[in-house]
Amino acid sequence: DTPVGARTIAFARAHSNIALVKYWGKRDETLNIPAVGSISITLDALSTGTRVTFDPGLDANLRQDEFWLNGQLTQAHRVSGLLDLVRERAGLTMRAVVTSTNDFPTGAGLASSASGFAALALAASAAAGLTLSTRELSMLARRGSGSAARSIFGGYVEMHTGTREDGRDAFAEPLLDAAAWPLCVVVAITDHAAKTVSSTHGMAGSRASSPFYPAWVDTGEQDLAEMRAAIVGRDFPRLGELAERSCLKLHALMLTSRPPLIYWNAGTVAAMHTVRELRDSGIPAYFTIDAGPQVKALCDPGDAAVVALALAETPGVLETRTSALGRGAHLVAA
Ligand code: 2P0
Repeated sequence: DTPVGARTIAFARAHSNIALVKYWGKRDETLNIPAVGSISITLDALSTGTRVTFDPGLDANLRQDEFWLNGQLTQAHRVSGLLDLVRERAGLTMRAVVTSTNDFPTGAGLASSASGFAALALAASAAAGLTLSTRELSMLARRGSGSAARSIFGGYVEMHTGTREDGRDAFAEPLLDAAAWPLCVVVAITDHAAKTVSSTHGMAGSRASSPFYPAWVDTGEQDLAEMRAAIVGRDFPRLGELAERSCLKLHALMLTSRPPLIYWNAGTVAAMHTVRELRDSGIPAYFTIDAGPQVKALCDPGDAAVVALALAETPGVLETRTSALGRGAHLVAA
């Protein structure tokens, strides 16, 4: 049968984010509910633009939607999973064409799934005619990728794990506007290749096998409380020390998983030392690293050029990209 309904289009842009207090591990894999809360900053310079077109001309019996990522037809399994939630909610059966473009390397520890699923959640719900609150959008984006729940918002953002089994209290919320406390992030790219172990797979392994996993979950709440206080107090050294601590704790968890997850390369380690040397020379800069080899240095906007130069001169660093804090997901004229 031919599905009824008009062809509808929406285009959304969402920015990537990096966590200052990290998310790793789920309490529910089906609903994608994180086991710990997290706090992030949204980055202006890394974004995904996504167009969703629900098209009655596409065969509704197709197994999946059509997904173009950076100009290439790509496996649509996870995209279709999110679109199914939107279709169910909107009472649609139409398949969609999704065209998504990242303005940065995809799948290499620069949180392309965060910006990607946040843009998809907004574009798909708008194309389907749904008007969702930002909280609803955050929960929808979470179903695509946990970190995407945070990219619905700009500036400083907290993601809650919640306690409900249905995940209705597992959403992100803004903590502070980007303009209220400008910060810079210098990303040192040490490898352009996509990572070999996905975050979803890696964190399931950590939960099942690392002896540090219970400690990771037990100390999460304390880290969040301290980071919230650092943000409220605009205490940059405190924020930076906490961010490094959460990052190193995450990587200790990864390294002690079986099989071990070693996301660092030589350039990653060299860049960490560069950041510490900058600090010793009086420039407040702090590093954080996600599930990939890139190093992100947090600094004051006034120090960004010096930090970027020092990182660019570090052996193993291929290029740097500097970002201010960015805005939340938004619709753009299609
Ligand atoms: C974070 N990461 O808080 C942490 C730090 C990577 C290291 O969130 O399984 O891609 O899709 O919910 O969101 C990466 O995890 O995982 C991530 P899924 P996601 O930014």
